Amino acid sequence: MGRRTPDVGALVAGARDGDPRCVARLISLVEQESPALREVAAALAPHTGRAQVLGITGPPGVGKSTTTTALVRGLRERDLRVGVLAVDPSSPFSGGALLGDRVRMGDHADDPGVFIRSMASRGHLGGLSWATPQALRVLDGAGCDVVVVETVGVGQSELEVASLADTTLVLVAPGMGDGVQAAKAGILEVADVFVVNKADREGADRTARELRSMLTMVPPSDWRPPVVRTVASEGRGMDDVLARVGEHRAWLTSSGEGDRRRRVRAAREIEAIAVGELRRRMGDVGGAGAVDALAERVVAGECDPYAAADELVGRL
Ligand SMILES: Nc1nc2c(ncn2[C@@H]2O[C@H](COP(=O)(O)OP(=O)(O)OP(=O)(O)O)[C@@H](O)[C@H]2O)c(=O)[nH]1
Ligand SMILES: [Mg+2]
Repeated sequence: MGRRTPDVGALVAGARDGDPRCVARLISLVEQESPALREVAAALAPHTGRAQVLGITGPPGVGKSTTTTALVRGLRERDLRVGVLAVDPSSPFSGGALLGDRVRMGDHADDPGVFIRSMASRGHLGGLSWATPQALRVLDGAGCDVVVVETVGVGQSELEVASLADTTLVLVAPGMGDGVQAAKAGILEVADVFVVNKADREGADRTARELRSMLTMVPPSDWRPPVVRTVASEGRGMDDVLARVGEHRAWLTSSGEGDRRRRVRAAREIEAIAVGELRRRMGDVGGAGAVDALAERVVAGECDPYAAADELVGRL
């Protein structure tokens, strides 16, 4: 990679004007962990904090991508500017859009009010916790009213997405990822709105009923997640989903929970950056050799791992 220094000021100004190339370039800087990111973040900071972040999660094949596309359509009908981040924690950094998403989001490909970006984060230091919030900042700063964060694939990332979002939609479908499984995965706690997708299939009513009865067992809180039925492939139920999202947003504001979530989010973000920086400095402290030398002493019983770790940290 060349040492060409990006003109951050021009890129940020371009992104704020809605130039998709500038937005894409800034997100590429995030993916590359460019040293220019500090400057980017500083330039964006005064323009961020406005976008509503919608997280979409659920088991493979439940209809997350279809729902995202349908929701984007609904949001565009409401004249809102929309960003979409499709995060794939299971594949290595792609450095650009995944072909599948381009095809899938073909509906919106020529719409200047929609920014779509895929990020693959495996092997990335800090993964989702580090890179996704920075990409969110770019889309937020670029004037997106809503940013939809969709996970591709499964795993812990489902829960991580919830920690990034103002409102988390958890998708389930009849016959798969039913209420009981959802509860096991700990996903019941992160849902702000439950969406029973594929409601054209048998069993949707039962799944919705099961979910509702499980929700009565959730410790009482001011917000009881509503359960909405949708047929994303036909765009059915999207108005209902957006209405619930709007209600949740109003509740976030009136209860103070929205501010609390944003503070928690910022704290995690700071920690992720700090930990990344510490790792980098640890690498600088005599490189991996320093750890190896300490490891030898631990193996030889000359020192315990805590003392070794203290010694390493002390050198930072
Ligand atoms: N019958 C029916 N099929 C649907 C519905 N919504 C989505 N599908 C289909 O379900 C399949 C999976 O949909 P996707 O949107 O790709 O699901 P996903 O959750 O994004 O899948 P992964 O990204 O692989 O986890 C596709 O063939 C969709 O056309 C629905 O409401 N009803
Ligand atoms: Mg998908």
